[in-house]
This record gives sequence, C-alpha cells and structure tokens, in this order.
Amino acid sequence: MGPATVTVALRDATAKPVMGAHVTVEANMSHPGMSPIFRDAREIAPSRYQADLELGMRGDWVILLHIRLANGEKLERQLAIGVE
Ligand SMILES: [Cu+2]
Repeated sequence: MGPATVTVALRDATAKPVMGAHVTVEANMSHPGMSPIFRDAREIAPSRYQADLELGMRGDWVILLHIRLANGEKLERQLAIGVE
C-alpha cells in the first residue's frame, strides 16, 4: 500500500512505438465511496509513459489510461492491479 509507479509502453496496431502522446492515468477502486486519482504521465523514454500514484488502500484497483495521440485521436485502455 502506498506509492505505486505505472509504466506503459504504447504500440500501435503494427507494433510501432507511439511517441508524443499525452497520457493521463486514472485509478479507481471497485467499491463505491472513493474518489478517483488522476495523474499525468511523463514520457520518460520514446513511447514509454510513467506516472506515480499514491494508492492509499489495499485491494483491487482499476487503472484507466486516457490517451491523446499526437494527431489528436483519443483512446482508452484499462488494466487491473492488486495492492497488497
Ligand atoms: Cu478503497
């Protein structure tokens, strides 16, 4: 429980690295009553995006990636993590 670092590598459908995107990480728990956590990710290396989150509760978290590509296209990806 506590600080967590989320790092993602973005690839397009042809497996080419996706650079210059703006990625916002949203962290939610599955139960009601908690506010989502939002953090902007930094592009720490070409196509690699990283954000530091403070996950203040044990349990299952859903991470939503809000991605805006350099051409303005928007998409979302979702992943689940467990905090012990
Ligand atoms: Cu919670």
